[in-house]
Amino acid sequence: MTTFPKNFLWGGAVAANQCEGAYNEDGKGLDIQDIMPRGIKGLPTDKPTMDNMKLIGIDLYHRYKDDIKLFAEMGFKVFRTSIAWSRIFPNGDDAEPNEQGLAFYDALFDECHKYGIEPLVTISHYETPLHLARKYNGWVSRDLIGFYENYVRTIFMRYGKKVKYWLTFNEINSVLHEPLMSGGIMTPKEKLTLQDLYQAVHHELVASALATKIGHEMMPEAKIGCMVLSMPIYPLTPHPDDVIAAMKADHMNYFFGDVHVRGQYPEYIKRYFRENHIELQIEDGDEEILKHTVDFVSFSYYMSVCETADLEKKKKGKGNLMGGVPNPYLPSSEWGWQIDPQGIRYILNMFWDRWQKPLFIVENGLGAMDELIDDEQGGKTVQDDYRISYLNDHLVQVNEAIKDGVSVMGYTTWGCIDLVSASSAEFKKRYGFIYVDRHDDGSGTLARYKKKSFFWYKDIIASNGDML
Ligand code: BGP
Repeated sequence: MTTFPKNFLWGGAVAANQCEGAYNEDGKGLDIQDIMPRGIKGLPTDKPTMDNMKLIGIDLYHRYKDDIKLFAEMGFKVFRTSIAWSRIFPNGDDAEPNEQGLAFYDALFDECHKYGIEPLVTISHYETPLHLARKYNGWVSRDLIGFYENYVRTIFMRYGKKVKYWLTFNEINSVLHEPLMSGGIMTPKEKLTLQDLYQAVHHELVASALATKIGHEMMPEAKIGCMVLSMPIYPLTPHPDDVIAAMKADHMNYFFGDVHVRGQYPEYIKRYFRENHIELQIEDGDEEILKHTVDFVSFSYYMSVCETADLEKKKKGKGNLMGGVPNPYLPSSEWGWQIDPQGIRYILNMFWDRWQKPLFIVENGLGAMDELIDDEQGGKTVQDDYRISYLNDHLVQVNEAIKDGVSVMGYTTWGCIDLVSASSAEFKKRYGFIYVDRHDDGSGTLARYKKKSFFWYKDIIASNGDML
């Protein structure tokens, strides 16, 4: 028997830009994803180009009813998606919202409730309106706080009765690594100063706390969380220099959660600012706003990495998405992401000990190349045992963390239906329980097929984890 709480929120997660498509329909403005056909691996284009898989995505915009029905069949209690900011405010700084965009999410949330599925909404998931990126350089500008405030007031007012769980920014700490995708910052990475980067971080942190404050005022029943990219950082060796290097690398991620939970900047990051000549422009009232802390902490978990003080070894390491040195004891996915199920137990314990706030795993999963084959009933399927074993191994460790005493609210697998990859913008990196017939050359019928993992997850949810 496992020990998942009775009301554990089982489900799946997606983001608007990676699956909705309909990039220019019903008044939607462009967002940064519309000009990022290669994800973080290539340069942004001037205009949307048809090689950008996100423009059509999986056409969830038109097919959400069928897709939510499939999620309901698996027994989802919760469905995480984002609201595309530029469907609501096409330019980001518009005076009035776009009614057609608002109506779409009304219909989407209603459809979830039809099956007793609770929506979990990311307010900003790598979808900064393009106009805000181009005119203001994204979150480098303080003006973004006001535009974001306007946007959150609008969606809280509209969906306050339909949405109980909100996340302010997807993987807020990723802006340190991917300033364009995460923060709408157009300055090329190599030219971006630490001063501008951390000023953007400050603006996002203030905006996040402001959303929490406003959310609590407007929707007393709502639960507002932050969302961080979690990546345990182990010392490569027991040498104290490596241990301190790992601790410092951890700080660069932890401080985002610390501000959200403790309501102020920790001393160690102030030291980093001082030593790097970063002088944040903190306006009157900012510190008061930061005191509005979150109800829960949510995070993505895909991999752990190592850190070392030895520059030679650092250079040799291939690293993962956010850098770091590969762990010699761990296998990797086809994309080089190291697979570490115990890392999720470790990070759950670390976060719980540090913050004593309920935790919500809102992304975890295996991106892999799937092969669609004929099944015995004359249909088609994918025998994705590798995905089942990845998810199963991680959930076993989540159960261990719960036994350790960690408070875990729920678990939503990433990309519960195949979608476009955020980092590479490819379609062939699939995460779903549901296969979508779509390919990187633009071909495919967009038909949906249940993979073997679909039935596995259904059993896990129905047994509240006992089938692990
Ligand atoms: C996270 C993002 C998601 C998602 C996931 C998997 O960083 O929040 O948007 O895409 O990673 O990454 P990828 O799509 O690059 O495999």
